Amino acid sequence: MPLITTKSQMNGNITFTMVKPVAVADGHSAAILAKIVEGGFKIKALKMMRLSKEQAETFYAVHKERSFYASLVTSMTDGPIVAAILEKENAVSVYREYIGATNPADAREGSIRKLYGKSIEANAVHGSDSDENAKIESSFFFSTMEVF
Ligand code: 3AN
Repeated sequence: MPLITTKSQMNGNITFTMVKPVAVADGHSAAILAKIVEGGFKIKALKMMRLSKEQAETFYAVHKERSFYASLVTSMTDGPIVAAILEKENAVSVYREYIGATNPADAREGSIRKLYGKSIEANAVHGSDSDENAKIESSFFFSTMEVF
């Protein structure tokens, strides 16, 4: 049985996000969460935590052959992150559009990554890239009891 089986998840209306360590350290967590809510996303789960090296490696395993993998894992474990499950119709694609391009330099004006991203690695937030990964990532970070 999947760890989380809320109705909205089964309908593909949830996504998973993380405020990355640099953005948390710079004091942008609250502003980013406010921007998320302003964008019409409902917060279904929320927590602040620090990833272990093993957790960051697992989370970014898809990138393990990439040149930036080790640096990405280090940057994601440098300090606490803020993790959240968000709900909105077509959450995955709508949220990716809302946060802007991976490289903040290319991100849409007014987007979260444009406003708060510092570099392609320290790009303020993560957003799931598919409904399937949204479920996997949500279950990785949250237990059923933590989702509302
Ligand atoms: P997105 O987060 O927009 O889905 P992905 O999945 O291509 O982008 O990359 C995952 C993460 O890896 C990004 N959030 C970013 O922090 C990091 N990353 C991607 N490309 C690079 C790169 N060329 N150099 C350093 N880090 C990168």
